[in-house]
Amino acid sequence: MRGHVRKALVLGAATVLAGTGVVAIAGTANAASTLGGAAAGKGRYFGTAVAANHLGEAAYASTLNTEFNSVTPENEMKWDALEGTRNSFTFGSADQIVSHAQGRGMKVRGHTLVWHSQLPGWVGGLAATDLRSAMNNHITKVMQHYQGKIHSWDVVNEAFQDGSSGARRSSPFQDKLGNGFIEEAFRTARAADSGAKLCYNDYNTDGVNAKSNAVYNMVKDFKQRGVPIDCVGFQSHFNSASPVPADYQQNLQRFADLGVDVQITELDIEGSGSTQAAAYSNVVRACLAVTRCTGITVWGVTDKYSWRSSGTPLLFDGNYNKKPAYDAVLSALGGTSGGGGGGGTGATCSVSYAKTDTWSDRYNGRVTVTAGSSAISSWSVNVTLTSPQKISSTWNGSPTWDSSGNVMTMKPNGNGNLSAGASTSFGFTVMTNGSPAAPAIGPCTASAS
Ligand code: 9MR
Repeated sequence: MRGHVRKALVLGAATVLAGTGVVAIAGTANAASTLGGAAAGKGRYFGTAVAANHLGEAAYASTLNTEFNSVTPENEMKWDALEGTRNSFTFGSADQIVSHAQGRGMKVRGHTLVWHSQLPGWVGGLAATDLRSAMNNHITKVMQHYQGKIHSWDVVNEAFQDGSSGARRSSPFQDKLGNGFIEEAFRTARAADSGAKLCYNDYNTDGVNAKSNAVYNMVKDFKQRGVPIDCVGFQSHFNSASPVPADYQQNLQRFADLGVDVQITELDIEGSGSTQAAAYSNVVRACLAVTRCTGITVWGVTDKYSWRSSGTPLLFDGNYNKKPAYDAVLSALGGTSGGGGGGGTGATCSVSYAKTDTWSDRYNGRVTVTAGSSAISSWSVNVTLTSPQKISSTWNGSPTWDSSGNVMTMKPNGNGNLSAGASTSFGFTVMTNGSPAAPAIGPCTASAS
């Protein structure tokens, strides 16, 4: 099986190089050839939302099991799923996901304990005192059921309003218990399971804005007063109306600087092709640049089951094919694609990217290509721009372009020989034409030398 995969990969190059004793392969499989494996190499997890009712679909399960090392139940741990009737808990579907994950060494994110949505009607009907005890009972019973099995819990989800007010969102909890319900939920959660990280999770908080400022002030206040909070989740649901903010990394960093972990919890980006790939790459690189960004979860395995399936926002298409966004994510994580089956001994290379200069209308980027554990030659790296950006000049390499003009394939001047672990760099100038986005870098491929 492994031999077949390698043979298929090397066929084109081997034809050219036959008789020279040189074998070319397009990257090789290793631990970093999956999303989870590559993320682990960076000290992070890479997860996905899952639905219990798809686990029996072979392609769904094999994609999940191969690529991801963390899961979030998409709906199965919400209040209506777990406690539709007061103090009568139904853990079946959520347990199914947890045992699937545990059997395969995957982490589990708990989502979510206190949220205004997917809340059974009986909760909204309670008066304040009763509501407080129902909330604390729900948190306690659910967390104790999963004690030791959940690495992070979204204790409170989406408690702030959109827009410029910075106010709390109306909900039974907010309206009857006041602002203090969030603090109470976190204190109850810590008492219920001191081993789980306790997160606040929200959307439209991904850049610096009035809503994220309000969350920031709450987290700062909690840290100052010793209210237990360990992490903040940034849902990161993006589309053309709500693109990846230019200050995404800066926003993650300012929360991390408060002394909490940050996690990207529900990532999806509507779109396709190189534009979608570039946006995904930017998100992954922002997380990697923030030491306390501990992991990334995408909001589903395949476009066909996404809550926004018409926007094709995920990394695998409806037939579980890897999309350009997948390659961009894997590359941004320092992984290598193309192996598909484990343990080769051929050429690998990895890439890193840095913005080196910025002007009002353009910036310079530098890509460093590093050989893996054996010598390489003839490396090749794709650099994908966000339209309408254009590259106006390059140095230390020989570029070619795809028909869209968005994807530059850079090859070495000369044979590109690099000994094991050695690096070389090339550079380019991007005319922003109004888009400040960073380019998506990779994948890197090479020949053995
Ligand atoms: O993806 C979830 C979808 O299947 C549900 O119908 C929906 C119901 O509210 O919730 C979706 O997940 C949401 C998540 O729990 C919280 N953040 C926003 C997500 C997308 O709506």
